[in-house]
Amino acid sequence: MAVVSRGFGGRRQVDPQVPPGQYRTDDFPVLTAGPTPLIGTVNWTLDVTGVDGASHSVSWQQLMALPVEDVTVDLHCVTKWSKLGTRWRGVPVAEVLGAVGADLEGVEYVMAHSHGGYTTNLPLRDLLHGQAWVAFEFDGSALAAAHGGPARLLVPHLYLWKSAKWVNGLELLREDRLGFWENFGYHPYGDPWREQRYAGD
Ligand SMILES: Nc1nc2c(c(=O)[nH]1)N[C@H]1C(S)=C(S)[C@@H](COP(=O)(O)O)O[C@H]1N2
Ligand SMILES: [Mo]
Repeated sequence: MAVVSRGFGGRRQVDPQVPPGQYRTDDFPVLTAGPTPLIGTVNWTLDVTGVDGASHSVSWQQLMALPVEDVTVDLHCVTKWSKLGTRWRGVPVAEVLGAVGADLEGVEYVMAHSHGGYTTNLPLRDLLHGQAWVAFEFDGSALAAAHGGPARLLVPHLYLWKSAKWVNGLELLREDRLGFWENFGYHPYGDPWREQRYAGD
């Protein structure tokens, strides 16, 4: 007779606050493909490039003049750690796009660009409606360089590779293109609750 022991509960305890396959950590690991660039705010710019190829730059001073939001969000990294209840301050991406008068007609996707050449692609709608920020403070202090300071994209409802550190460009697109990790087989969208880690998940 085959006896299969499943332990006392029958099933593994599932933590409803973290997506499937994730575990909680209180650490804040640093994950960067390459060296940490040291970027000051004086010459900082974020270029918004429209589908017509025209670019509009946002300076640090202009960014600081835009409405800010304080948000407390959960982070989910595809390497399986989740960090719950993290506090950030940032400018909603919709405010940045509005400030440069970006023409969103026909725009379906955005390629985020970073210093050093990192890229990641997202649907435009995921950057609007209070779901995404250009974040410049973490836990009440200026965002550390290792975590993307002076400013990074923060898109916490998607896996953390979508939150481009040292963001310096938002390229508006009619059609989706793959970013850095997406080109290596990571999922084009990356919803942690649907466990979209790799293309095809
Ligand atoms: N510019 C840039 N942004 C990046 C990365 C990177 O290598 N370069 N790594 C991504 C990945 S894979 C993750 S998991 C998160 C890690 O953010 P953290 O180092 O603040 O934890 O940043 C994302 N943003
Ligand atoms: Mo990652």
